[in-house]
Amino acid sequence: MRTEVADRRLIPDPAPMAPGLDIEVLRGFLADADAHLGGLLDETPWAQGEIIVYGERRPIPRLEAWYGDPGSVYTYSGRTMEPLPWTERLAGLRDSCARAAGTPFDSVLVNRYRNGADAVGWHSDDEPELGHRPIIASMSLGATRRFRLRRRDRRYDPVALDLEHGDLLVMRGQTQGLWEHCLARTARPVGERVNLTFRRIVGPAASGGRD
Ligand SMILES: O=C(O)CCC(=O)C(=O)O
Repeated sequence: MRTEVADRRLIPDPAPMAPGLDIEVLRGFLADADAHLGGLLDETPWAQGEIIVYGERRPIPRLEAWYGDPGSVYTYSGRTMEPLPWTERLAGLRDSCARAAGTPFDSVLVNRYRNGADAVGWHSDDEPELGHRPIIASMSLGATRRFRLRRRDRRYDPVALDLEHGDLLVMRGQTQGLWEHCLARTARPVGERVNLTFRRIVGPAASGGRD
């Protein structure tokens, strides 16, 4: 499947300047975002995972699917995700994001936020299997939602970005080591959003955490 990306030269948004934050936002990166959103909503075998909080099982507030090369097993919040095989669509999106980020990816976490109550809590994508200074390419489709970043040591001001339909956010360097991020809940009525975070598994699995 051919993946159309914007043919104009993409001007990254001026990235917020903050120590150790190495991010780039390519606005409107994906030219055929509407078709991909519809396709992903229909084709993905969505599942709602659970986490244990104070000994109690709780559903996580979003739906997910994990795709990747054979063996790209990912473990976080005590859950081990076995990869589904790449679809033609996801392989096309992976290759476009890899070209833009300048690095290959072998797996993707697909998140579906059904409404403003679905969210992802503060975490870093710093699981050991992602290796040192991982590069993560995060593609947003659907409703605009606020993505927040804060330094782990709280020594600098947090940063907020509104990620829109078709935007690509690339995080590099020490971003995962020094910063955390979340997708905030909102009381505003918002439509569905799908987010794809492309990653590369470089080492053996271990446990990290997020709610
Ligand atoms: O949906 C988003 O923009 C963030 C997703 C995220 O943080 C993750 O999958 O690790």
